[in-house]
Amino acid sequence: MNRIGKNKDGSVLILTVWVLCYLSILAVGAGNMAFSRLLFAKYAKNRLVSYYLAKAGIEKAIIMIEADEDKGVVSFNIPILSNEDAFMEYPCDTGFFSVCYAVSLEDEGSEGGKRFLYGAEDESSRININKAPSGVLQKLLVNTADARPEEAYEIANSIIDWRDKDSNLSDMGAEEQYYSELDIPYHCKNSDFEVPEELMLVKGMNADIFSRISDIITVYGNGKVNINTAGKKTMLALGFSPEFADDVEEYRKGGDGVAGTDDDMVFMSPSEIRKAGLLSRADSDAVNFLSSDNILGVDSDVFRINSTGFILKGDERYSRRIICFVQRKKGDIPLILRWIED
Ligand SMILES: [Ca+2]
Ligand SMILES: [Ca+2]
Repeated sequence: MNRIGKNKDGSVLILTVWVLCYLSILAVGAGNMAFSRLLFAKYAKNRLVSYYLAKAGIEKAIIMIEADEDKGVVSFNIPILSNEDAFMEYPCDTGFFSVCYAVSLEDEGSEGGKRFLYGAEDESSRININKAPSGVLQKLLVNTADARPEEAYEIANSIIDWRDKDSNLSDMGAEEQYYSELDIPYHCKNSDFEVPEELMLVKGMNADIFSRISDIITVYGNGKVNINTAGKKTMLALGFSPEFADDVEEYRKGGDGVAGTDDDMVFMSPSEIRKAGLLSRADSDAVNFLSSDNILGVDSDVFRINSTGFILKGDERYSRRIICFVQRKKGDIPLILRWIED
C-alpha cells in the first residue's frame, strides 16, 4: 500500500509541475502580448499626434497665405516663403512642426549640401508641364535629363499631344491611335496633367528621365517661371549658363549674401533679370527666347506647403509629413489643389 501511495504522490507532483509550467508559459505569453499591444498603442498615438501637428503647420501656412497681401511680386523674403519664427520647429502642444523646403537643389550632394528655407515653397519656381511650349520642354529634357535632342523632341511633342484637346498628331508625337495600340492600351488624356507622375504615361518618357526632372516641374500656375524664386537647376533647365544662374542667385541674396532676408534684391519685371550680371551671348539668346514665349515671370499664386509634425521623447522621435498645394485666391480662402500624406 505504501509503495502505491508513494507512486500516487509522485504522479501528483509531476502533474503539478506540468500545470505550473503550462501556466507560466501562458503568463509569459500574455505578458508579451500585452507589452506589444502597449508599444503599438504608444506608436499609434504618437503617430496620430504627429499627424495633427503636421496639419497645424499646414493650417498656419494657409492662414498666412490668405493674409499675405499680393503685391504682384513673390520673392524669398516675403513672410510666407521665409519665416523661421513661424515655421521652424514651432512648438505646439506636446510637439513641434516645421514647414520647410530646400533651395539651390543644384548643390545637392555637394559639400555645401542643401539649404532650407522655412515657409511655403513657390510652385512657380518650377517649370509647368501643362503650359511650357515644346521648345522649353526640349531644353528641360536635354539640359536636365541628358536626353538626346531627337529624343527630347519626340517626348516634348508627345507631351503637347497628351495635354492638348485635339487629336492632331504633332511631328513624332502621339495621340489616341498610338496609346490604343499598346499591349496594355489606354486613352490619350487630351487634357491637363493633374499630377507630374502622369508624365510616365506619355510616349518616350521613362523612369530615369522622370526622376531627373521631377524636382523642378509642376502642373500648377500660369506657366511663367518666377525668376525671383527659381533655383539654379531650373535656370539651367531653361538654358542659362551656370555662371549666369549663379549671378542671379547671388544678386537676389542682396548685401548680406543670404536668401530670404530683408535686404534681398527683387526683380519687379522679367526683363530686370538682365540686371543680375554680365550676360554672355548664349545667356542673352536664352533670355530673348524665354521672353518671346512669355515664360519668365515675377509673381505666383500657387504654393507647396511641406509640413512635418514631430514629437521627441528621450531618444525616440515620431514624425508625420503632409504636403499640400494651395492656390491663393483674391478676397477668398486659398483653394487646396492636392493633399499628400506619408
Ligand atoms: Ca491631344
Ligand atoms: Ca539677403
